[in-house]
Amino acid sequence: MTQSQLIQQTLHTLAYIGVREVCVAAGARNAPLVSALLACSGVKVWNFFEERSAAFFALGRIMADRRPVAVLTTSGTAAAELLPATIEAHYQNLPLVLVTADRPKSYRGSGAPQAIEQAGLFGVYATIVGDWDATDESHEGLCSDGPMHLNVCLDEPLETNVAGVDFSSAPPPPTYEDGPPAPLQCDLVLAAGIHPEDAVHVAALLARLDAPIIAEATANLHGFPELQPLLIPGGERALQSARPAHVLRIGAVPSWRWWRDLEALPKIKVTHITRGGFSGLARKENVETLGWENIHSTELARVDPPCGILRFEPDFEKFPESEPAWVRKIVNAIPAGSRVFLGNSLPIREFNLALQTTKPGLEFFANRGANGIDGLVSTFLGTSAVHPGECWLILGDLSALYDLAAPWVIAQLEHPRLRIVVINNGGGKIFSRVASMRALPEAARNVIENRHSLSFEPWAQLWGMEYLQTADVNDLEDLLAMPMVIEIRPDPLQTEGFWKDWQKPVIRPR
Ligand SMILES: Cc1ncc(C[n+]2csc(CCOP(=O)(O)OP(=O)(O)O)c2C)c(N)n1
Repeated sequence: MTQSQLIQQTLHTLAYIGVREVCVAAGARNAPLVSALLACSGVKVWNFFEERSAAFFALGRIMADRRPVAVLTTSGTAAAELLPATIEAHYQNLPLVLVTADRPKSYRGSGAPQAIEQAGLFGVYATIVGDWDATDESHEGLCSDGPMHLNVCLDEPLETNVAGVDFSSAPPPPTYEDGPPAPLQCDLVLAAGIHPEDAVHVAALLARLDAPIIAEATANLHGFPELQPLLIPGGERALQSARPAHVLRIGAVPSWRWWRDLEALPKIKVTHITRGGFSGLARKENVETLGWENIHSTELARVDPPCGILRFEPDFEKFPESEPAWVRKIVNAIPAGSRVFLGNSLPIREFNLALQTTKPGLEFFANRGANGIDGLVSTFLGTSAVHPGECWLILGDLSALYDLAAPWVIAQLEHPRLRIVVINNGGGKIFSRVASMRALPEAARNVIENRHSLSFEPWAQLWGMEYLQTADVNDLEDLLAMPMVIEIRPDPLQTEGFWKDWQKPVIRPR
């Protein structure tokens, strides 16, 4: 097989898998694939100078549009940069397609320049679609769920004049038959990480089930009027008041502390309906995991007696400059029709507490597969890339520092009405919420929290984004129709006060 044929085979395989967008980070080894790709039709090419952002951006594109997206790298550590996004895609069961150019197989184990062990590089996190070079007689690609890895070995001279292919003429990827839904029972529902399109079906199921629901913002359920009587405010506090016998978890693994406590409560039965197949619990006892088709179940029963869950509303007005109160102000400022990405650590938790109902058309996303604070800006940009409305990212300062190169791609976006809200509390403040860490000496807390006094203004400048540091919520109205970094510095004493007030013990009425 010639190098041209090998490259064309690779492109046909991508088209067959259903790829219509490729995020490219170029080097010499993958230049033949890049130039052939640019000669293709029916495929959108995004360009990056570094691979980690490219992979997280691809992940965001998949999350939003629910199609496989490929990321194409050159050889060596460039390929290894894809690992964090691949792990996230694995736990979210998203079809991230990793195409890594490699040196010929004969270089393996030699330590020759830019020849690392790329075959199987992603271990359990990606299915190997192929490990091909020109000496292989024929190539058969293997389509699967979740991340897929295609390693393509190219010898010199590198061929840069390969004809493209038409991606849109590829046959549609195979679909699989679902099994029949099982009967469902529960007295408490936990919901998180549901795509807005799926949320319509989940809402119909939950309205019929008529059990109390603790939904995270990413469940995308707060906008359904029929669910309002069932949606319980108060998050963690409400959960601590509940005495359920049977919990139904729909979508992603919840971010509540209470979920972790469930490990040690084996008497509480847990049924999961998830696309990913992960139960999110280490215990096996009294746990069942069902396929997504079960959201169409028609045999439903609410367990009696009810779980007795109580409703709690935080008093944001009492501590108006605290971090949770600021998140509440942001919730109010986000216009209808926006897409919102929630950063891990405190922002997602505070947002879940602050959200009561949503305006029409709000859509929420987050990276809760492996809960990393890396790649959040890039994933957000991927989810925002073709969204016509405003796109908001709420994230912590360390999370933002992690992904400083992400805005590279903004110049390629169609409607960059981006609002990157950095809640700058001067470090990783989630650790000050963990009791065991609060007991540590100051020197240790300094290191663990990575305390700092950095400003995000130069970051905004570097990438040509507008910068706003605000202490006035009115500044969040009528924002410019351009990419913006909005830095918010909550009052640490008020934040302490808010949490002390909120954590008062739950008194159950007789
Ligand atoms: C890639 C990665 N490294 C480390 C962690 C562990 N971790 C969880 S939260 C956190 C601190 C986050 O700080 P920041 O983004 O400022 O948010 P805050 O805690 O202040 O809300 C760290 C380091 C992680 N989740 N992911």
